[in-house]
Amino acid sequence: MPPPLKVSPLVQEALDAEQAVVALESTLITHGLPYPLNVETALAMEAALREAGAIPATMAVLQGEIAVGLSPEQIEALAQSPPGSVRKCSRRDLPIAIALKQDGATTVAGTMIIAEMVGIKVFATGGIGGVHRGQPFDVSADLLEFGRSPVAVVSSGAKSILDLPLTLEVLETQGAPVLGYRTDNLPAFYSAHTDLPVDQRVESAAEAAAIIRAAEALGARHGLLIAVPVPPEKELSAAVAEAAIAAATQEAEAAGIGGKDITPFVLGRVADLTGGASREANIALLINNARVAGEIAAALSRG
Ligand code: PSU
Ligand code: MN
Repeated sequence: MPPPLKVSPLVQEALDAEQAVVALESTLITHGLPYPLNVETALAMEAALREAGAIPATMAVLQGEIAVGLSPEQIEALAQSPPGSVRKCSRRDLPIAIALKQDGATTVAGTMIIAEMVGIKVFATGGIGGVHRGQPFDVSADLLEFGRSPVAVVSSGAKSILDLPLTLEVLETQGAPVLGYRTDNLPAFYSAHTDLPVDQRVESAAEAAAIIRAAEALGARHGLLIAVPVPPEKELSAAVAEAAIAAATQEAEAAGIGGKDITPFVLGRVADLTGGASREANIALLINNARVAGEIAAALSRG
């Protein structure tokens, strides 16, 4: 029995015609950004990838049914949902949300699972989960999904509060190549530079598409990370980002916040501590990543 699944007609037609489609997650809408910035950013991401020649497929679980290709009204409703009313859905959460007919927002892992299920090869997001500093066994399910779902994830790396060297080690173990989009190093979300080399720099969407195609030809069961630095005009200095993240993480610990609530809490506090600058960086990188993902999906569909 397949899971309850509704793909929008526009997305289904594009998939049937092998046109460019890009998956988008919904946790950033319900847990990542405040209203109305969340809905504005989600719609701006859709517009950016449309402009690049792709069809957006924003995903969520709506009353227990997986929805692929949300309408603007559905995105608005998710964006306005009261805090705590939408389940954050990583791999472990999807069966619960479906069986209990709940509303759920998909994380990177949750979105990769559904993208593979419906045949979407490219996915745009902001940051991926990683390995926590000082807690080498706290590994985000996002990273393990890179070993399971053959989807190319366009993101600005992971936040520097994570242990980025260990995060790269887990991606290596999972067999997922890390490509730097016009960069030699892994970006650290709010800031562009780290001293961690990527596996391969690519200069264009066509070069990224060629590597995705080669993975497909190999029958790969793993994903790829395509790391795109935050646009320079909105970048935070590594020192500012680091200080805010460190303070926010300490506050989370003091307040006893843990598990899946940490990332949303830290995102919110970092925005307060940086006077909103981190939020501007977050929004700019999300829209830019959507555009790059649209270009890669378009290059892939040209074959
Ligand atoms: N990082 C961000 N913004 C986000 C997320 C991560 O800068 O909104 C979300 C993504 O959906 C990601 C999830 O998949 O948080 C990771 O959660 P956790 O750290 O609980 O694995
Ligand atoms: Mn965790």
